[in-house]
This record gives sequence, structure tokens and C-alpha cells, in this order.
Amino acid sequence: MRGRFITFEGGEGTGKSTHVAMLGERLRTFGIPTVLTREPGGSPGAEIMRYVLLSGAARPLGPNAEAVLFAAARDDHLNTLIRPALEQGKWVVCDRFADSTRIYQGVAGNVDTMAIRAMERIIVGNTKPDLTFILDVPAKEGMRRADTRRGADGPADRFEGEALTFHERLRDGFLTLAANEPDRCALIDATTSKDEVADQIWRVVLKKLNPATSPIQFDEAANA
Ligand code: T5A
Repeated sequence: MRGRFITFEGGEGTGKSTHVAMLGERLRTFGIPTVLTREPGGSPGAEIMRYVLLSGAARPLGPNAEAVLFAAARDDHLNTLIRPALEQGKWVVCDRFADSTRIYQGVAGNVDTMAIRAMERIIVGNTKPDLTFILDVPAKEGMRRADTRRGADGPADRFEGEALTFHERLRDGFLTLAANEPDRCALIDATTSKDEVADQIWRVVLKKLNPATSPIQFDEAANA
């Protein structure tokens, strides 16, 4: 039986990496083999594309080309890591996935929606997330958190360096996505403490994916 595929989405500094790690730890406590990964990247080939994209080296090529490069990285990641893990019954928790292309390149970068959807059909196909968490904080707060995490001297990457208005468009795009796909997407108020956010996320996982029905042994004792 196929494992479960969970993705985390949202703007910069909303806590995706933090909660991918916290959820992964909780799932493993329950005896569920879990693979934690990220985009862009997650496989050797896609990590090379990550460097090209986040260093800004591809920026002069424009948003259309960047969208194609994100899709190419995703293709490698899906083929070499995500699909094999799901086929083995593992749960895959991924920090960003195809929704980031829809929002960053589509909504904020003005890449044609039909082109983005066509690439998604070809690359993602049926490997759609079972559940997507959209972490929401005001854009200014997200940028403040990302700055703090990076440290005062760390350079901003390709997208962190964009203006506040760009980040506000991203937030609106993610909120619209959550409203349009309520069955798949769970909107999480990520302004509260890490533990409170993690509890909100765990309640949704229990309700929507019920780890007890995982094909892998569910260790109820771990919950005691
Ligand atoms: N991109 C990606 C595209 O444009 N198109 C695509 O298709 C894809 C896949 C990836 C970039 O690529 C773009 C989007 C991105 O710009 P990245 O380095 O992977 O870049 O960075 P991001 O995904 O943006 O993630 P960040 O590292 O900026 O932030 P996170 O992961 O959301 O946040 P996190 O967990 O690192 O937390 C940030 C700080 O806040 C603290 C943490 O401890 C940390 O210090 N924090 C909290 N503080 C207070 N309260 C809480 N509840 C907190 N939760 C976390």
C-alpha cells in the first residue's frame, strides 16, 4: 500500500522547515517510517538545480525559465526519491512542492497559469500530496523570522531579497489556494508558539490521514 504524501507550503520564514522536522519526529515516534525532504532539491540532481535557482544565477533568464527549472528539479526528486519511498509504504513529508511554483512563479512571477498547470500535469501526474499544510504569518513577520534564522550577515537568497509587496502577493496567493482546495489544504495560523502550531498540525494529521491505518505497524504504546 502506498505511503502518505504531506507537503508544507507558505511564504518565507513561516516555519515550514521547523514543522517538517517536528512532524517527522512525531510520525517516527508512532513507528511510521518517514522520509523528510525539501524543494527545490531533495535528490542529488535537484540539489544542483537548487543552487542554480537560489543563488540567483537563473534570474536573468526570467520567471518562465525559472519555472521550467523548478519543474525539472521536481521531476528528478519525484523519480529518485518521492515515488520510490511512497511505493515502499513510507510517509514523505516535503518542505515545499508544486504549490510553490503555482504561487511564486505563477501568482507573484506572472508566469502563465495554463503553462504551470500543464507542467504540473506532466511532472507530478498522480503523485499529488494527500495533505498540504499552508503556514500563514504576515509577510513582514515571516521576513523578520527568516532574517533572524539567517543571521545578520547571511546574504538573502533569490526570493528572500524581493520587496515586501512581492511577499504580500505570495501570502494572498497561498490564502487563495487554501480557500480553493479545502479538502487537500489545511490553513494553519503559524503566528503562535512552535508547540501550539505543531499541535494544530498533528490534530489535522490524525483527523485526515489517521496514522493508525498506516500499512506500517502503528505503535500505540508510543502514544501512551
Ligand atoms: N521556490 C521553491 C519557488 O520559487 N518555486 C518553487 O517551485 C519552489 C519549490 C526555497 C525558495 O525557493 C522558492 C521559494 C523559496 O524562496 P528555502 O531556502 O528552502 O528557499 O527557504 P524557504 O522555503 O522559504 O524557507 P525559510 O527557510 O525561509 O523558512 P521556513 O522553513 O518557512 O521557516 P523556518 O522553519 O526556517 O523558521 C524560520 C525562523 O523562525 C523560527 C525558527 O526557529 C527559525 O529561526 N520559528 C518561529 N519563531 C516563532 N514562532 C514560531 N511559531 C516559529 N516557527 C519557526
